[in-house]
Amino acid sequence: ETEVNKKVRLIRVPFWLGCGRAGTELGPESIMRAGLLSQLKGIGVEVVGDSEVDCTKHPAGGTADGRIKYFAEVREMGRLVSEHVSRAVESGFFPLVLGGDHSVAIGSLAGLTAHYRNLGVIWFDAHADLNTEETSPSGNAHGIPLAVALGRARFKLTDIPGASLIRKERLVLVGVRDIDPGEKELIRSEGIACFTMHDIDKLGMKTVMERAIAIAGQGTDGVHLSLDLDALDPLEAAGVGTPVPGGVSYREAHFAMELLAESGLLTSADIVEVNGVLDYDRRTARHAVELAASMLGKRIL
Ligand code: HAR
Ligand code: MN
Ligand code: MN
Ligand code: MN
Repeated sequence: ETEVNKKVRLIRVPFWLGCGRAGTELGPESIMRAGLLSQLKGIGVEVVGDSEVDCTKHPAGGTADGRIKYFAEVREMGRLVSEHVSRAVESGFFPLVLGGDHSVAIGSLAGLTAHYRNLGVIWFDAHADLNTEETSPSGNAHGIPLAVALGRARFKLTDIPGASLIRKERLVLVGVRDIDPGEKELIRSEGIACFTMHDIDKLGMKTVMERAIAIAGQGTDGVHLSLDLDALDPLEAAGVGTPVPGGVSYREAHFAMELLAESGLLTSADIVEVNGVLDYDRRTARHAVELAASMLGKRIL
């Protein structure tokens, strides 16, 4: 039986410009304060290095020059995150990226695809994050990372040095319940695997994750989990900027992470969209810590 790489490098990305609302820059600190290090230590995970990406925290002026707000800052953040992630993989570590809004995943995927030429991606999210510059209703970069990674937006993952595109056949979305018209179109035309809340209700989380792992794991040399905390139901995880009712329960999410750990296939992860301002009772950050531990092999018994 294979096991998850227990040497983890934490990459903290205090970035909020991709969601247009301050608070996610506090995500890394909130998750650390909720006890990430002691949880990981408790399950035998060695944290080998902990780096903070020097991304823009306070933009000089509100740049909304193009369709995507703060595009220059997002692109530069992506390049920097990519370098951190790439170095972690080169050193043989499991990169665990703490966001930040979900645009940080542009950097994760860029750094990962520099090494994994056939990367599987599991996108755990209420949203599809498949908008392009043209279809984005908000202009917020956290709604575009997958279109960027698939090469379907004007800004492409390959615009970041060393990166290659991800393959639509090895991408799978889980927990989706809020899709924009352009995203729906792309999911259908590209045939992207998408397990909505309806599918989770109908099939159960066990079957959904078994299928998701099979899709992302088939013939791939690495599997990345991008965990957006807004996949969880806002009744349990209120500390996110774009809550959508009717989400995955904490218990289902926890189980999904355990199944991923059991697969032994996971090679990297993002934990994103924890908003330190909105997370008034710190419950979302505590859930993030529990989910991180579970994906890295924490077991009840
Ligand atoms: N689909 C909407 C948009 O593109 C909302 C995206 C919200 N995204 C996140 N990440 N919170 O999943 O503007
Ligand atoms: Mn997202
Ligand atoms: Mn989301
Ligand atoms: Mn747990």
